[in-house]
Amino acid sequence: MDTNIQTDEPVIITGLNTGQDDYDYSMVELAELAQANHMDVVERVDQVIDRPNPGTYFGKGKVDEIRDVAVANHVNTIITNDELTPSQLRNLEQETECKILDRTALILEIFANRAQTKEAKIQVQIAELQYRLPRLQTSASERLDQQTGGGSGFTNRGAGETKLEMDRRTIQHHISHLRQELAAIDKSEKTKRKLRSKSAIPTAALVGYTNSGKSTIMNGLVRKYGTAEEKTVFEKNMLFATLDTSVRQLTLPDQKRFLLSDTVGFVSKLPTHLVESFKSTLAEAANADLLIQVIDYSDPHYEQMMQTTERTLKQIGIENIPIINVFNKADKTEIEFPVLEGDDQVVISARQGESLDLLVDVIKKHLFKDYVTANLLIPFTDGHVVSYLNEHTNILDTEYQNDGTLLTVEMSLKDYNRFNKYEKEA
Ligand SMILES: Nc1nc2c(ncn2[C@@H]2O[C@H](COP(=O)(O)OP(=O)(O)OP(=O)(O)O)[C@@H](O)[C@H]2O)c(=O)[nH]1
Ligand SMILES: [Mg+2]
Repeated sequence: MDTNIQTDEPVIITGLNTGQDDYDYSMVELAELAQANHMDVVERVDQVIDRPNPGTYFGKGKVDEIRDVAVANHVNTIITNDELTPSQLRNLEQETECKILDRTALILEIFANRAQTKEAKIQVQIAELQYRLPRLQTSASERLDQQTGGGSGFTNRGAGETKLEMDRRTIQHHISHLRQELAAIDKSEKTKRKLRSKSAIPTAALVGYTNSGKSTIMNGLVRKYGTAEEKTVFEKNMLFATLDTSVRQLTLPDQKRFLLSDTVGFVSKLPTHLVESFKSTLAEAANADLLIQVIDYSDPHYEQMMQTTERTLKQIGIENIPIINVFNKADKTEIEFPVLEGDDQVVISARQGESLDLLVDVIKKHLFKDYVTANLLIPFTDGHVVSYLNEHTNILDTEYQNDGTLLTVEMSLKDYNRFNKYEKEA
């Protein structure tokens, strides 16, 4: 017998098929989202129709059917595949006598449960409040009694104001307060980013669909090339395991260094408010020199997932950054790996060392492509330059001469332009 005290809540998922290409896939994903939210999908109801009913989303007969299925399965919560309008939500709740959770609300719940850091928590809260704002219940009976008495002479702003108006105002205040808090956090993150960009270390950002293996790749590389202080990140077989951005520094055997960031994954129909409020988390990717799109190659829907990722990146305003495609989890397919395809695609398994080596080669080709090798003669009086080069570039050869230190240095174009006054032809 199952002795688990906490059982998953039984739910029905419902969808309106208006002929969209990715309908079936989005329903499969909806079930996965429900599971990620500790729900047990007991039934699925679909309706094929040209366009949603403006009042109840589903047609009348379908609404009755859904209610019957809910009663028969002792279900109190129904999930819809699309975001509903406030009135559709209200009407459908009334007619089915069930709680309706639309796709947006479901994703928001998952995010709220997963958020760990203060920043992520605030971002989710803002998105939740924005979702709730137009959905507050309007009801004439909720009109507040006019507050009388006291006669203190205050202008009574509450006079005649409905409870709804008050709720709206409270929520709006709350949102602007949270935005201020977020701005303060964002400011300190920006300072950190500035410091990093000053250090001239190139950066790469892992992006892609949720559960594609971004954190697994990050950890594989951190274990190989991170310093002792560089901690691994949380990886798990569940949607939205990662909600925050982590940045780690990696040092390759040839002294080339780069920063790698891991961040929140995407899913189709990611709520606009959520994307908006996660912009600051995703700023790490927006400032990267290279994007590494991780794709779960073993998922039959990987092409749609790639489209979603590309669309979401555009939505956040991340464009014109070079991107490499990493077809991951090849060990779960029949496809040979690790394999390099052209300059910017690899087929790998994040669980395998050889694959990670190949990935690093590709990353290097992009991040360090404008690296130059030159001989620099640094006078002894400019010792600080030698220390800088030691720390930030790949010194291939050192020779002490009468007039200074002669170094053969592999470095970024930026560093070369900074130090080429010391250049000495071989
Ligand atoms: N078989 C196989 N499993 C993998 C591979 N890479 C990752 N996984 C598994 O896939 C699951 C998801 O991996 P994560 O690294 O957490 O995925 P993510 O992209 O960070 O996901 P989010 O944080 O939710 O966006 C984990 O159970 C991993 O062990 C792979 O190459 N092969
Ligand atoms: Mg992750």
